[in-house]
Amino acid sequence: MRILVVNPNTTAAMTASIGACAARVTTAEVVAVNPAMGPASIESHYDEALAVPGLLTEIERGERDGAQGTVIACFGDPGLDAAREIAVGPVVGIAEAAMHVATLLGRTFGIVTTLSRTIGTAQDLVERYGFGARCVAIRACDIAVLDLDVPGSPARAVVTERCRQVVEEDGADSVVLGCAGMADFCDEIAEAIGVPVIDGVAAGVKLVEALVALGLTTSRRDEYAPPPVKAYSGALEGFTRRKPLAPVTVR
Ligand code: 5HY
Repeated sequence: MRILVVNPNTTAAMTASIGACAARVTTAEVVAVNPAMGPASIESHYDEALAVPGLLTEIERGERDGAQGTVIACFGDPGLDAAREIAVGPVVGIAEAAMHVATLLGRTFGIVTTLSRTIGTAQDLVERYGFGARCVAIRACDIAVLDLDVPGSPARAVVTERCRQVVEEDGADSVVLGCAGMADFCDEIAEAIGVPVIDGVAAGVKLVEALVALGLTTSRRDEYAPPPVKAYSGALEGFTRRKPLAPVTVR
């Protein structure tokens, strides 16, 4: 089995770290990639919008190269719906994956994210995925995404402290790490705070692996049918699709 893990930002060092975390939890082949075009990190609605074209390009390329399922390794789950329209295999975002896993481990969970400006997106995803009654807190670290792995930075300590607050002050039974760049912190933080800490990269890989093993993929019935054929102009001309993907038969 080959699983594609796409880091939608363009920072290769983060992609490598994400890929290593993914490979640790599966015997499937993990192909971790990032687009050549797009933002160096995704910390705003603007970044998120500009990350999607490159993400979709990588997903189509990855499936052409044999990937059977895809993980979108960014906590905002950018482009998830568009990816599900064009991908043949199942597509899972790390936020959705982590939240589903968290709800199997306790009544409530909390989320610890990077900048406070991303709290609204995390809240929107909580509501969209139907976990409003289960998510008791979303706290930010006020650390930029690319500062998470700077040697000697206080990032690990700050993320650990926020996770502790989400448990001890907000009453969460588990904690979801709100950034793919925190994947490396997961085990250490779980050890420190004594409750399950969920890294969406690992959760996403295992969920995609399960879906592929079950022979399941996105329903083509209506919303996630291949996009209608039309022209795209200017810088997006290359995204013109000559014909919809062949319908996929699923069990
Ligand atoms: C992520 N940004 O997982 C998100 C985290 C965030 O570049 N990778 C990014 O702060 O939204």
